[in-house]
Formats: sequence, C-alpha cells, structure tokens
Amino acid sequence: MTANAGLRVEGQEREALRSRLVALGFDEVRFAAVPAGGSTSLRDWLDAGRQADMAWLERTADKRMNPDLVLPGARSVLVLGVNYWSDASTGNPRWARYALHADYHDTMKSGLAAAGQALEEMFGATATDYRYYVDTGPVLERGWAARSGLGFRGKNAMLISKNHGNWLFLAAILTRLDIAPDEPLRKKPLPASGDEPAGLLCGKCTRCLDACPTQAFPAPGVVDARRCISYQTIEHKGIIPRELRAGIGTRIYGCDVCLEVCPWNRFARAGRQLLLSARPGIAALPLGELLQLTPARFAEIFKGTAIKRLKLTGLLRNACVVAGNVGGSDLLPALMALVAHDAAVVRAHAVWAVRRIAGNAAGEWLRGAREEETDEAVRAEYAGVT
Ligand code: B12
Ligand code: SF4
Ligand code: SF4
Repeated sequence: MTANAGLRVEGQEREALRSRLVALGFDEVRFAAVPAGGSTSLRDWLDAGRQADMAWLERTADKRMNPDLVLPGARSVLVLGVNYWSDASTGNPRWARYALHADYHDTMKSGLAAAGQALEEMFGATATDYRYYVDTGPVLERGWAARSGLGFRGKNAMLISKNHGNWLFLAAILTRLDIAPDEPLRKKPLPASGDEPAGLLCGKCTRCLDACPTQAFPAPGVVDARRCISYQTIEHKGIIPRELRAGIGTRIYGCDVCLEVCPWNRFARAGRQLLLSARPGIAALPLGELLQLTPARFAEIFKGTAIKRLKLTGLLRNACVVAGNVGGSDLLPALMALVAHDAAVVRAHAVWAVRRIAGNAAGEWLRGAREEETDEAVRAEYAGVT
C-alpha cells in the first residue's frame, strides 16, 4: 500500500478523472464506494444451483461478494461502460450482438491499462493500488454498476442504462483511492451492505420474462443458467438438454431475446466504438457453410473473437441444433457427415437434427450409422429410430 492509498478524490479532481476516462473510449464512467459487509445474494443463487457447471463462480464467490478479499483496503470501484449497439444485422442464424466484434476482453483491456495509468499520473497511485477487470475477475460488475448509478438492474438481470439501453459492456477497477461516489438511481437508501433491487425502473412491464424462449427466469431479475440459451450455447461444453433445443430456434451463439424486447433500448444510439472492433462478416455466414466448417476455416474466421473459445466442436453442435429447428432437406448431406464426426457431442446433435428434418424417413438415413455408434449418450439420440 502506498502513501497515496486512501487519498480522497472529489469535486473537480474527480470530474477531471471522469473526462480523461471518457476520452479513452469509455461511454460511461461512474464511481461507487465499497460498503462494509459486501453482497450476499450471490450465495442464494449459488445455493439454488443456478450457476450450472460454472464451478469457477462458486470457487470465487467470497471474493465476488467482498472486494476487500480481491484488493485489501479497496475503498472505491470505478465502473466503466462501453456501448456496443449498432444497427448491423445479427444474421441468420443469429449471433449474440456482442459476439460480432473482436473479443471485447482484449479490446477493452488496453483502455483499462490506460485508465490505470491515469490513476497513477493524476493521484500518485501505484500499480498495486488498483486492479482492473472486464469479466475476467471476481467482481459482481452489474451490482457495482447499479450501485454507482450507471443504470439499474432490470427484471432481465441486465444492467440497463437510461442512455444506452441494454447494450453496454461493463468493466470495473477496484482501487484503494477514496473516490467520492456517484448517486445510485434509487430514491430510498438501502442498508449499508444491501444489494440493488431488480426492476427499479421496469414498472409493470414483464416483456423480458414473457419472451424468454426457454423460461430461464425463476423470478424477476434472476436467471437460471441451466435453462439459459446463452449458457447452453456458449459456456456449456456438453450435450444440450433435449427439452431446451427447440427453444434455441435460430440462435447459434448466445441469446439477446430478453435484451432486445426491452423498451429502454429506445434510447440506444450507436456508440463511438473506440474500444471495439466490429467483425460484420460473421453474421453473413450461411448455416450450410457453418455445418461444413473445417478446423482451418474455423480458426481463420473466428481468430481474435470470443467465439473462438467455443471451439469448432461447440459451434458445430450449435449449428446442428439450429439445423434441426429450421433446416430443410438440403442440409441432410452435411448433417450426415457430422453424424460420423470424431466428437460425440457433435454426433449427438447431428443425429437429433437429421431426425427433426427427415421425420418418418430418418431411419433410412440413420440405420447404418446407428449400428456403428458406441457412445452411450449418442446412442440415446437414436432411441426409437426404426
Ligand atoms: C456468469 C455470467 C453469465 C451467465 C449467468 C448470467 C446471470 N444472469 O448471472 C450466463 C452464461 C447465463 C450469462 C449470460 C449473459 N451474459 Co453474462 N456474465 C456472467 C458474469 C461473468 C458473472 C455474472 C454473475 O456473477 N452472475 C451471478 C448473478 C447472481 O449475479 P448478477 O447478475 O451480477 O446479480 C447479482 C449482483 O448484481 C448482486 N448485487 C446487486 N446489487 C449489488 C450491489 C453491490 C454493491 C454488490 C457488490 C452486488 C450487488 O445481486 C444480484 C443478484 O444476486 C458477468 C461478468 C461479471 N464479472 O459480473 C457477465 C455479464 C453479466 N454478462 C453479460 C452479458 C452481455 C451476457 C449476455 C447478454 C450474453 C449473450 N448475449 O448471450 C447474457 C444475458 C443473460 C442475462 N439475462 O443475464 C454482461 C452484462 C452487461 C450488462 N449491461 O448487464 C456482463 C456484465 C459481462 C460484461 N463484462 O459486460 N452471463
Ligand atoms: S439470454 Fe435468452 S435464454 Fe437467457 S434469460 Fe435471456 S431470453 Fe432467456
Ligand atoms: S423488458 Fe420490461 S421488465 Fe424486462 S428489463 Fe426491460 S423494462 Fe424491465
């Protein structure tokens, strides 16, 4: 800890910091004070098993709820928002809007490093007096954003901004500097360690809860990852539960349904994109081509994007689900090649897709492959094929 840890930053100094960070490309810059006691509601979410197999959330839960365990002596959180709205098509099949950029973890990191530099130059902080994260660390980014008044947590669990709607990436810098906090949007004070309530500015609206294709909201503001398409198509590496596949529709990577229907998006305008880099070619890829991607082509197209982390097998799995939902018989040859794929997870979804498309004639396509199949989970996909 340095001599300047705990230094009070307020008034014109605080506004000078805000202006400098806005100039770096952050569309929103807000400040929150670290309360004593931290947050507790993450514990209820984890105890209900809503994290699915994201065991890293459980492992880091204590840190997520208490910044002092991440940066001892942390006094403030700088919450930064980057607007990624654009009216570009999200394609058919559909991609989550955020994914149609170079990986935001990488592009925002340069802005965060420069923001840290600003703390050092302006207030004499050292590199040990702050830590920055974009998704990458044990920080409840939406909670801090709500606490800082950057927006409010909607019934869709998103941090919604009055200026940008649902289309903001969030990042956080924990610091030992004592920065005067901005006001949250709520009127009534909460207990010192209380969490911001969801739905503060939603009124009677329930559009997001009603529109979710897989009924992933057990309560307003609470997502059960096990039922969420975003989890199933991005984070989950195994077989997607059969009962959720139809709800996935044409969504090949992630899901924006509960964001898109939100009336607060009417205020969204295209951002400056200083910390983003659009990759519009991805949305133009037709389903037939995606089903036939080779490892080399996959690496070439998705280099530097978040989609790359899904790996080719994950993308082929998702493409099979979309094919099973909306594909025609022209896709059957490509799907039959995937019925013989090396990865069991791809074979399982390819069999499902062939059955959905071919209907009563599925046996004619699949009989031979069924005899060859040895994996139990894939064999289960053949059940009832005659
Ligand atoms: C795990 C995760 C997921 C999981 C679980 C989602 C969920 N609802 O929790 C899955 C894979 C399903 C997912 C999906 C998506 N995600 Co996500 N995800 C995360 C991640 C890494 C952790 C979220 C988490 O801890 N969840 C557990 C729940 C219980 O926590 P929570 O939502 O933050 O809510 C709690 C706290 O806010 C707390 N709280 C409330 N007030 C306060 C106040 C204080 C002071 C504190 C400390 C806490 C606190 O109470 C809340 C309820 O328990 C964050 C990045 C991060 N580090 O925060 C990105 C993040 C939430 N995801 C993001 C995005 C964009 C998405 C998707 C839109 C992607 C897509 N298009 O497919 C979907 C949207 C789904 C949805 N409606 O939530 C953005 C959201 C930006 C925004 N404006 O809200 C984030 C912030 C990433 C980023 N850096 O921008 N995601
Ligand atoms: S991201 Fe999609 S599946 Fe997940 S909660 Fe929102 S609407 Fe439901
Ligand atoms: S769609 Fe309606 S209920 Fe859902 S977050 Fe937006 S305003 Fe709130």
